[in-house]
Amino acid sequence: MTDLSSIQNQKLRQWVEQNAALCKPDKIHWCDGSQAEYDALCADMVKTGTFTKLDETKRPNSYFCSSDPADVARVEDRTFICSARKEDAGPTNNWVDPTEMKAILHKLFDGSMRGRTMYVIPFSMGPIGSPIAQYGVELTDSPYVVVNMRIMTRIGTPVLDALNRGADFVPCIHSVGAPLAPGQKDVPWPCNKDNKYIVHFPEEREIWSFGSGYGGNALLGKKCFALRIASVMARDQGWLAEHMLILGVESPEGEKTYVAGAFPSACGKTNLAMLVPPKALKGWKITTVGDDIAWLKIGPDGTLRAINPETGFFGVAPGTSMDSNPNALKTLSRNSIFTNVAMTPDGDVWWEDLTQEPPASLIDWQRQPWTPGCGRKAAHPNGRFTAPAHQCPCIDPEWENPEGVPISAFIFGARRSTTAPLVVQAFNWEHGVYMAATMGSEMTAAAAGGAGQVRRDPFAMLPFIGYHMGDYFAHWLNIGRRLPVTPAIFTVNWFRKDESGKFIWPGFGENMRVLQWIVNRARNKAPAVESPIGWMPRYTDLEWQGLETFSADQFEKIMAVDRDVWEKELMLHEELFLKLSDRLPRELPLLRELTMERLNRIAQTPWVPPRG
Ligand code: SAT
Ligand code: MN
Repeated sequence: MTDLSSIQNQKLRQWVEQNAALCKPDKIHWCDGSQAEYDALCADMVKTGTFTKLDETKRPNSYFCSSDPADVARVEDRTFICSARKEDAGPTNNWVDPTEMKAILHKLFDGSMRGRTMYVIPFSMGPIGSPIAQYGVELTDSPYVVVNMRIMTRIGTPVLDALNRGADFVPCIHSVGAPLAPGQKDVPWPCNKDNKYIVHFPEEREIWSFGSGYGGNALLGKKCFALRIASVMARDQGWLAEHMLILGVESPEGEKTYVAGAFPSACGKTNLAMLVPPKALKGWKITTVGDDIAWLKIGPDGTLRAINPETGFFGVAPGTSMDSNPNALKTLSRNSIFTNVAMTPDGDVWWEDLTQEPPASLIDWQRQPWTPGCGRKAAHPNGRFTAPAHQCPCIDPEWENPEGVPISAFIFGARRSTTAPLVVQAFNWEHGVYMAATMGSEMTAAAAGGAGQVRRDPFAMLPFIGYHMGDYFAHWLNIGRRLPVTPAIFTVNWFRKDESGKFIWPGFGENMRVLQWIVNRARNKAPAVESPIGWMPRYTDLEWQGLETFSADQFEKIMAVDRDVWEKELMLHEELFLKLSDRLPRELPLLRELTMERLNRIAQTPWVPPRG
């Protein structure tokens, strides 16, 4: 058992001491990250009613967990970037003066862990010792957080050893904000219903999270560190911290191309990262490096190298099925945690679309009896699985390479039922930055605020950039200038609908056809035509073997660029640019004007790729 006196890292020792004095937990537990520790914490949570153990033969070593209904997703309106100056947080972040915020937090955290254990979790985002990795330490009063962190990151003794040898770390402090009075009985999902604060101090590189036990609010290595704080470190140090999946595409000739892709939360990133190509595309294979976050650095050879800083998948469960993502289902067949899904009477899990026919009865995500047709969803739409990445059948052999994998292309995808074509390639790096900067997406359940509305979500990073968004765009432009060869940049949209409201594109495995064109373009091996908004494939430039039913007419529908629709779209780009005008790189409004001119000059609208 570690105790404070054995900690040689001064900063760590003092910080733990100070915060233990502030939060006043009953005990301090230094996490070693072992399987025994994990099992013991899970067994404790079964006792307290937080966890229900699933059937050992159906779902070995796995648990069901149901959160407080007031704590089911990230809380963007309670998320703050407290830079010293307001203008450095920019207009897209909530800001409070750091001194003022520290005072608020000190009040909230004072005694916040009474009656609980404070866990100290040393963790590494990225392979320990990788030139791209970073260390953090999370203090938390939630054992749920500890076991999830053990799946999602590298935690425990090896990291503590590195810290004791002098490595620096990002301090992350988390409390569910529900102290227990002596003798007070705990609830299965402690949280603070009235007061939630997810706070980042970018200059000090510190994270304070209060009141929520759920996902990105509480697993502080993920969005808080790996995106919001890391984006600031990346700006200062010349690298990139992005909300991106990383996948490998292997051609029938055995050529491997790595692609990174940014999509807003719950837009099918996990499905794309684990895509199973259609059988008709013989010899094409997809491997997974990561499904949510990419850290990228320019390597010694001038290529852009990417690591997945995580070791697990915290994926949206509803919609995941043998049809939509067999690799994910196999990944979570064991050693997994299920939060806010439904439970079957025989001790397994279920969620909408897992099977075509729902079971005759279930325990729903709020532990209430559920039957088909009762009018409620069995699983919460943001219900999640936490599953170890190494269990993924298509995990890439290089996924833990400390040097990262070389990225040849970026994909930016949004959820748009209109406007955005199936696939477009940027004319060059700057134009790609423009396309990513002006992404808009229909909202999903992961962001509190309501599904359906379109919001600008530049680089799928709107809730995750830890500084001024205009500076972030400038940083991307600068990275391009430093790269001897820039990766090709693409936008995709799997979600376009026809006049009757039906998806035009079959999606899922068929997205391989688009990926195929993308990697061939990145290797200068595929033809394209110039559209007013970028390079596009013609119908005949994609492989249709096995999907002959998708006609050239349908292709036209999903690729069409309508001048009126796009002029409206460009107005929205201008709205965003006006908002960011104090720090907006000049290139971006110029590229917008150029696009406007191109649209003005098309001979007929809608523009469609020429046939043949
Ligand atoms: O809850 S998380 O932030 O980890 C998941 C997501 O919103 O993408
Ligand atoms: Mn995400």
